[in-house]
Amino acid sequence: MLGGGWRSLGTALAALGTGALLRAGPAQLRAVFLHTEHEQRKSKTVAQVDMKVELLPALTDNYMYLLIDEETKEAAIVDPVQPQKVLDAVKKHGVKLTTVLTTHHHWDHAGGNEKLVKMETGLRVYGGDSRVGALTQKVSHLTSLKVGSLNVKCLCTPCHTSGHICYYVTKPNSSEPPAVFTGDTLFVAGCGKFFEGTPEEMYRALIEILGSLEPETRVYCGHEYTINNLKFARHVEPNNVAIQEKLAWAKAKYDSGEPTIPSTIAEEFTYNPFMRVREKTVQQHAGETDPIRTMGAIRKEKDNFRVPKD
Ligand SMILES: N[C@@H](CCC(=O)N[C@@H](CS)C(=O)NCC(=O)O)C(=O)O
Ligand SMILES: [Zn+2]
Ligand SMILES: [Zn+2]
Repeated sequence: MLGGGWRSLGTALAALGTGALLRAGPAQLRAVFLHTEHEQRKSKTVAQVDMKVELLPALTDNYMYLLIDEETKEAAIVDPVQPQKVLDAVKKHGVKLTTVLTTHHHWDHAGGNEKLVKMETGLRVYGGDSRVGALTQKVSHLTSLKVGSLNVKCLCTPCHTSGHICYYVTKPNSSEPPAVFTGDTLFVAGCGKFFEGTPEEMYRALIEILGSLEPETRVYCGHEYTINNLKFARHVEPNNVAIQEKLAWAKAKYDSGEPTIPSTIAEEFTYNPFMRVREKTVQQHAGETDPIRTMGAIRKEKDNFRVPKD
């Protein structure tokens, strides 16, 4: 049942003490093992006829995503912070890696670019910020590019960083849902910190740009923050049943080491407080009547939020 083996048992004992470990329940044990041995986070493949997305857990709570065009077997990697893991996945799937899609310049997303282009030559490296390592193609809002037969549309979503890009992926004439890679702009049930932007910019990013995508679009975000985000969402809207149900589901996923990614744009509108700033319930919690002022207020509150244990 528990992954991790003796190495992580040793680490867990050192961190907790034998007594605490013996008193811990299965969920707590799983948490201890995952935190001390985060290699145990499981990967996952979302397979459609036209495109495949392999979720590759990286660092403590980041995700890299291998995007495969099934028609040509060409592939792109989103935020390859751990290049060797990327090349292992490329080999496993037998695909040709041609493209790097960088969401933003922060180290936990762009920090593997330089190494990856040395290990694998000829890659096109896309990003919206000159601070992105090994950048070969600087993109702007609505720049289009191709990965095999897939269309990728770049969406400028400044706020977390000024050069943040989300990548929207569609297959021409397909009836299957599109995918969007949202980096640190939109998380499942949350959003990124406003390091280089304003509440107005995050409103434009979440509501006007990402919120206008097809509702069934799969959302692949930069971090596994879902449980903490939903605990904040519950604090904002204690009577929202969608939040309670998603939190119970996310806890079960976490306990078995599985990702809570992807969600959909339609789902985000039901439980993500930052996508719900036009709702009276969220505005009342913030003591505001304007959606952009509400955005600013709940982001500030989350910056200082102490996440409860349950
Ligand atoms: N609160 C984060 C701390 C790390 C952090 O600040 N992460 C950045 C992205 S690298 C962020 O924007 N987090 C959004 C948030 O804390 O709501 C966590 O849940 O571990
Ligand atoms: Zn970031
Ligand atoms: Zn990040």
